[in-house]
Amino acid sequence: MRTKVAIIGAGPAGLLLGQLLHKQGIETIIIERRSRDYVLGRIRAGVLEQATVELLEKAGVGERMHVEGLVHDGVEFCFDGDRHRFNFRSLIGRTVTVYGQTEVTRDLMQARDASGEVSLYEADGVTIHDFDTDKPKVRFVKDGIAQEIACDFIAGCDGYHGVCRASVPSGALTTFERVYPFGWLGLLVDRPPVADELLYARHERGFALCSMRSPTRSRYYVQVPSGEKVEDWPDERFWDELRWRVDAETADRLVTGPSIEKSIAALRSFVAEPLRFGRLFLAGDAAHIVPPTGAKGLNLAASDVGVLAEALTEYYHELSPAGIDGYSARVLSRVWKAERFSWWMTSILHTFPDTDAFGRRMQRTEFDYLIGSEAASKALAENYTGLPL
Ligand code: RFL
Ligand code: PHB
Repeated sequence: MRTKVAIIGAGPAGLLLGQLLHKQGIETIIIERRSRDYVLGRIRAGVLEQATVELLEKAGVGERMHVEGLVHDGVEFCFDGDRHRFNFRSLIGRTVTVYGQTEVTRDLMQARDASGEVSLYEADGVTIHDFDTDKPKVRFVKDGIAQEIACDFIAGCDGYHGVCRASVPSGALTTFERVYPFGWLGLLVDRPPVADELLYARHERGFALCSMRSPTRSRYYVQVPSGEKVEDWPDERFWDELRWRVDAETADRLVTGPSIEKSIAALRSFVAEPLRFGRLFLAGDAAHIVPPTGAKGLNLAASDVGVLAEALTEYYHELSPAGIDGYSARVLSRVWKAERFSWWMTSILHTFPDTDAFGRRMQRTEFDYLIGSEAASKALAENYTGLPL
């Protein structure tokens, strides 16, 4: 087989890149190790920045998102029971859209099917070769048969545990990492959300988040120590813990029900540099991880491939390498700002094992400063709704 761009991974980064390139007439093959259903079954992010919404429109998959997505003008923070709403629309004239990653993935898979481009699911033992030459190759086993794809470029959209970053010679890569001593236990339930907008809560017992997927489906999270097991969290224990951590009015309004999904995600900050090695590019979680507190993971994946699609289009249509040469630096400057925001949100909203009385006052003072200063509120708003590229 031969193609122009071999895309490893059918998460949001790989699928969106495939669609953006298809719109430009650039042929791709997507190689994914899991099944379609497995990819669709993963419950992950829920908040789309304005720029992500625009990119999905550009990829031709905006229709259902505009009908079913919920436009939110702001979010609420709750510190030790005191609530404050940040109205992004009135602060800076921007909003976010609540539309689950599962739905984004479904829309992109449908568009890919309609495009006629090739996607290979359940590809085992994917390896990448010769990306330091102008004849890179991808090898894998599909249905028991060894296969090879020759291509011009490889896009590593295979997530944090993927094969692409791991294939870069170690001396060529610098990584930056912080692992947090806690995770998020998430629960999905078919009950109406407790409020119209997202509520981020900080409490002595730990962080909590009230989010949603639709007017009838809610997503809730509570901070748990690293190493915690989902089996130790029957639904009742989860609901009790959530009620503790939010204000009394929210706790009273909460409509509980049987969970339809429950899982624990570890929290990590991670950046690899650079993001291009000859004819291999890294994008999305393969390149960087943010803790979910700032709702940036999916949005960064989208903006990375937005830039990569432009760069590859410039290469094929204008015969200019300027875009691909500038890809890494352009993407990383935005990535680091999202890393900073996600780290900061995580720092002020979670309880850390070593947070002392001074640390607690600092967290509280961050909150008081945020609500008392229009400049600080605007800084929160511009970061949450997404910095420009
Ligand atoms: P993905 O979605 O991980 O997709 C990568 C794809 O590559 C495949 N793959 C391979 N394919 C072939 N060969 C290999 N060797 C391969 N290795 C891996 C995988 O099967 C997969 O299909 O990365 P992508 O596309 O970069 O998208 C990034 C987003 O998915 C991610 O940033 C967010 O979901 C992060 N994230 C969250 N972000 C938020 O903004 N809000 C959230 O609430 C939120 N919750 C989460 C999350 C990430 C989680 N992970 C990674 C475990 C919850 C979880 C549990
Ligand atoms: C979610 O709905 O899953 C969600 C929303 C906001 C976040 C993280 C996760 O910051």
